[in-house]
Amino acid sequence: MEKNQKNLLYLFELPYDPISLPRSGGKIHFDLENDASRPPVVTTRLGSGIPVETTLVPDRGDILSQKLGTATSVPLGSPFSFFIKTHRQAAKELCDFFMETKNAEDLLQVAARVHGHVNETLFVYALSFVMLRKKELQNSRLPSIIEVFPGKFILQEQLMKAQLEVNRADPNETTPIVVEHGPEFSGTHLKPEHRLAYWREDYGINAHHWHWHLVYPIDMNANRDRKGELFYYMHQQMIARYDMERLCLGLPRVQKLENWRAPIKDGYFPKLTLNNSGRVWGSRQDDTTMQDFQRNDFNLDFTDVTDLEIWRSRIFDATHQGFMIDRQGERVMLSDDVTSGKRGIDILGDALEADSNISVNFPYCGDLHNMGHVLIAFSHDPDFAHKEDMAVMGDTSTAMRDPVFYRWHKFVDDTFQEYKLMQRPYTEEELNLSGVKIERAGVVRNNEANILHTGWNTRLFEASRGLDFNGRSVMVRLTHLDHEPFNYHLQVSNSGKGIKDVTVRVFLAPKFNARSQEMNFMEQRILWAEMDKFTVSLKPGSNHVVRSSKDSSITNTEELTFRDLENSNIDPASPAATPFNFCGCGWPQHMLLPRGRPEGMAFQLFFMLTDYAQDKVVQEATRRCANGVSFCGIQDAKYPDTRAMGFPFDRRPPVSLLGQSVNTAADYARLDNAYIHDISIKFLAEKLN
Ligand code: CUO
Repeated sequence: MEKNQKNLLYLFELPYDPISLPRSGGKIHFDLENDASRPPVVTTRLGSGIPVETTLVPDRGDILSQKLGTATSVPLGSPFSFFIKTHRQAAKELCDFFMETKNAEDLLQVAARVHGHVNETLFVYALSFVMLRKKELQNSRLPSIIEVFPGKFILQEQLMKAQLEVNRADPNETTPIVVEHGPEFSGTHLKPEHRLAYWREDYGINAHHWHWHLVYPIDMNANRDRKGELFYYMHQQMIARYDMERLCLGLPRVQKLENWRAPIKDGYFPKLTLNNSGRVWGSRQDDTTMQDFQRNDFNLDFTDVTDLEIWRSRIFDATHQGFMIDRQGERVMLSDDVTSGKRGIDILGDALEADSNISVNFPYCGDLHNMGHVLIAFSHDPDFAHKEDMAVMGDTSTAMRDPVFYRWHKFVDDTFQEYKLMQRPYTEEELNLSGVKIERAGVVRNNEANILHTGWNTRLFEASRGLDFNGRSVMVRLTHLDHEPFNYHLQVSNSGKGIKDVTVRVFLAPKFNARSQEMNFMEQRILWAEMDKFTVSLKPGSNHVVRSSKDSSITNTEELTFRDLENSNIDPASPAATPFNFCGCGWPQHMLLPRGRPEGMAFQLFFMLTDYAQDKVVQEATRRCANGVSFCGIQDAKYPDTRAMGFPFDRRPPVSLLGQSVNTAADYARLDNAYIHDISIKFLAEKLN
């Protein structure tokens, strides 16, 4: 990796500290020419003997005041929220400014000048946004957001413990201090909801959510292919997975947050700090009610609960009528059966999320989903009477920690499902693929068929990259759910005379509901979690297809740490770079499976083969950011599947198939190209090797 590109990495270190503070354990130093406000550089504090690499940042006159626009409107040290329209505007201006830079060196120098003048999260957001999109930076990779902002992932108590250890330690000692976190996380098990804290507070799912919103931003003129539909689908899948996990623990499926005048039963106390100054994220008591938003510290219009209710009712009207009315008064039809232009679900997603630039009618449909996040995030201090900071629902890297996130997104998903249920069922012709037959399919782990294992594992992150512990290295060991890897095996026959390319679609769902009954099609329909989607070429006759769980189309490889990136000298175009060939988006591999139960829990795998000739999207070959494709698409390319996301479970079933009625998912498996199979997931409750 070219030196300037590599040095961009260090702009992500210590976001709350002056840029003149040495980075990378004292090895990297930004020297700002003619900057009287910067303290002198302390190059000796880690002792002598460390070679220091200095990047000189030339003075650019009044570049900052001219170009930053509203980017300076978000105060330093305060939360930044992409759900707040004025913050999005600030982000847009900073991203535009960074995008104007000519190359890595130019960006490095401009960004180093901007550092410390804009809100820290905004800075990291804009720098990440630009690095993902600038063609000349396509070989650079982003460090894990966990190391950039440890305070958003690790409880204050643990970070304070590390600081105390640093204070007490011999100053000449250089071995890293290691603190543990998990698996009980932010609450005790006194409340049933806390039993899922290990899932909601998992570092990987929160990092994924941050990255997803970074690659599918709103109001940024980043009009990516099928953005509205993917907003629906990716969040629908997160709810499906959350519901699966709830069933594992004997909890009922999540209830949508639908009555915004009633108290929210479960509070949330994040115990996170905004930075090492000690400012804390807002918390919400049990039984807090959403209030009208009347704060004046965001330059945002006051928004009432009534506004949300009006927007919801307009969106429901459009859904049931089958059209929206644009700002010119023209009808925009909503249907997923389109041969060109946007699917209805895509239009609805853009209006409901909402993206004010591409919503069919932003003033009329409003900013429903975003402002829901905002009203909830400020329900503990809606008028700034207590001068309290935002709660975790306001930040994409922390929102999934709070139980209310799932209740809000269950409401959002129900609104989309209301639309999906208006669509006609798929026909037999659309579901079927003649000439191929799945004879058998299942999973194998360690030579054992159809029993998968989950358990605990740990992962080390370097907290001292994001927070300064007097120059000492501090590691945190995070406990997380994990599973033993496994393979899918499919025995498929191709009765045709030639090679047949097919898309293999794999889904997982619990077999029984919370009352231990087998589920009918509609009850199970939105519980199906996509596990993988891949293409295979079937030769005539019998084929044995094997696919590793590690190659899943929804996951990425593990988060890349600063250390991983510093030590990589691999050409990103080479096959050896595969682990680096992604941009941080994708469901974490360690969360691919639900936990299951110690005694084993019954799940069903559903396989379907569809015709790749019909599914294929013609576009230039690209492998950039190619992981997590089902949830994240491909950078600078179209979403690589022509079918509706979630096919075939995105619609209600036809009344009958092959002459018999359809009551359960197993009835789809009567088709030769589909197969349903029972497996068991066993939670070992111990550390996996
Ligand atoms: Cu991702 Cu509401 O959109 O959290």
